[in-house]
Amino acid sequence: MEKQTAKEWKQLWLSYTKKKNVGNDPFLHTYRLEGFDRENRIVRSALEELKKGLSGMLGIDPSEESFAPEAGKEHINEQDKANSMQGILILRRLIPAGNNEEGYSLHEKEGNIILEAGGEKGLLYGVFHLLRLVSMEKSLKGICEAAGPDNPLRMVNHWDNMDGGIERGYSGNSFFFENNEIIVNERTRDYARLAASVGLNGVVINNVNVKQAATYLITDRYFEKVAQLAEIFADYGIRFYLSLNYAACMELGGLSTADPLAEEVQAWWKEKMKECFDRIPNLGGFLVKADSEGRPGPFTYGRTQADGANMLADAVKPYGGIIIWRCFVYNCTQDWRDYKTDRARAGYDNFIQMDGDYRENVILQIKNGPMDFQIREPISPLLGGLKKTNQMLEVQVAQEYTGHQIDVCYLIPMFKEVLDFHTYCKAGADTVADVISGRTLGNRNTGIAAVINTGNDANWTGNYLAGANFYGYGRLAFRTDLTAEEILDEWIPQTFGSDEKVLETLKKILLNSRTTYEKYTSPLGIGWMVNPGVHYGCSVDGYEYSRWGTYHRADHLGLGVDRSDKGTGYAQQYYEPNASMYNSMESCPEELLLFFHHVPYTYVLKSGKTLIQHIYDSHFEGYEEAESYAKAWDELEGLVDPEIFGNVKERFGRQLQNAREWRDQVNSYFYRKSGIPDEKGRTIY
Ligand code: GCV
Repeated sequence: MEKQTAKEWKQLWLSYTKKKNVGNDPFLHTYRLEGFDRENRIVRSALEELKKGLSGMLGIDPSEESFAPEAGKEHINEQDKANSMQGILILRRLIPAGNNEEGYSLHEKEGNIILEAGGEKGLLYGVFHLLRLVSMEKSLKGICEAAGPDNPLRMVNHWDNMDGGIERGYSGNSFFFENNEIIVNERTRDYARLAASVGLNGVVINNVNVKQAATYLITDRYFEKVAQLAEIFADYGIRFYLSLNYAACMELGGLSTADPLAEEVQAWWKEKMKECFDRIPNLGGFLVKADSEGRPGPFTYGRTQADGANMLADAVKPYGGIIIWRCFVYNCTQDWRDYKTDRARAGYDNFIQMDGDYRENVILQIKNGPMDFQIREPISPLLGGLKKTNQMLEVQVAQEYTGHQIDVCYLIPMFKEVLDFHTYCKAGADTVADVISGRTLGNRNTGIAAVINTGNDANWTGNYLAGANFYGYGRLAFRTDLTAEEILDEWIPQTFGSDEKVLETLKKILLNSRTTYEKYTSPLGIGWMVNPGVHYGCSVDGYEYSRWGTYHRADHLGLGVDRSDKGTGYAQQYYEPNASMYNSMESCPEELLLFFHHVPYTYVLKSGKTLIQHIYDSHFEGYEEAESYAKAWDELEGLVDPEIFGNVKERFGRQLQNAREWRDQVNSYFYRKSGIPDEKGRTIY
């Protein structure tokens, strides 16, 4: 297999470069469509993709099986003769009871490959899977596989602003917006293809912080272009969503209030939603950030989050729409002197009492941790804590606090931990994966969303290696049972080719990269310690005396936040046995020790090391690991495309500078606070 060039990378894992023929071609020259309408837009996309992929990778131009000749014209043409000597690809709609319309199976039978799918989307996903196997140079001979999505909603959230900037974007500017105009071009289609190829089925194109021009996305000013975007996504089975300004009824409608219980507010939104669903095809609904970080919301009027969400849900209901309401609601004007208020508690405290009060078409979108996408946080106690409400998990693929796509940080191992976490909300179906798939409550309005890491950089994700997070997120959203390693076994061959050394080196780097990043940044779950605002680089006290509720509380004796029953009581928001486990210093998982407890520097960890020695050791180790990755990458020179090699090398250079700063600043800070020297006598400043 040839290595992929930077130019081909423009299509990421869909570059369809020439692949080794592993004996798949006999099945792939002819296809037959059974039970699908070839004029259906998604079927058309699937067939186009099949042709594009097979011609690029194997030089095959598949044609649809010719129909039986009419009576009297029974001559056999050359193509028919060829077909009769080889198998074909049968694309068949299958509707057994309970089958998921997004599911598919692939198997070989009597020399044919049969792709059976429950609906058009299943067909599209099945075709992409077949192409994935060809791209990985896997044989289709004897294949017998089936897959269906675990999560009903598998969404990407863009934090793209209409001026073209991306909030927390590290891959260039937006490919949806520029100078307050909407962009519709080939990249839109390529993006939709990429998203569908990993099974994503929903997109929110604009930032949750909806201000200025973005408020007008639901008006005549933008409807036409918004509709064009939505149509492109429809071709790939991806529902289209917008983030909404909760106060649009005032800003656009001129009302004097946004009180969700006020009749004029309800009437305005009903009218507005009618217009939106009339004008925007393929519209699935709206995402709302309310009462959060300065955004307007129902609290202003003494109303609950449920009042706000339900008012909008009623307005979209006639059109089958949903309201995805974020739970990132906390006091961002806290006094750092205040030890009682705890930001970690806020999501639960603001939402739990209204459990069961939300409309059926409301979904609460909950960040994976109670703070904000740190490298290590406990799982939000709202997930599974809510027992009568639709829930959706929000993760961040964009590396806001995890290295800005400069430092390598493969996030799938972290997402796996989140999904596998036992909430103890219901015997037998209590993991986060159970809750968001609908297995726990038997509901359908559930799923997963990711703040995505793409931009208009030619390689889509800034750092080439960050492409693994985009790919991995989609695959994991579809099949939560895939392991972080299995995902790399797919992504690396499709992007970097099949060289063993490249594969092994990249796997080693990527699989360990999250732990490495954790080691050289903030210790044992305490989080933050970043440069305020930008969230890259070390500043131990950067957020210590701020209003954001993000403190490490270090003094000369120890550090960490007491969130036990003697502290803020956050640990009590979990079900047992989690509540007790987190409550005690002895049973608290050590990687989260400082999140839950204020711990003396001399406290002895299970490793036998004191806390302070652990801080020193992990920071030296983290730096050394990053250094070893940079060296390992250097050894791939000549085995990967020079431009890709250079891009990643340059980023490793910056990662090392960053890791060095973190190591030395964190170690020096705690040495100066504690006065306890490093047992190993290494240089601390
Ligand atoms: C979109 C954090 C980020 C903000 C982001 C916010 C959110 O605070 O730093 O940029 O705003 O989370 O998730 O709404």
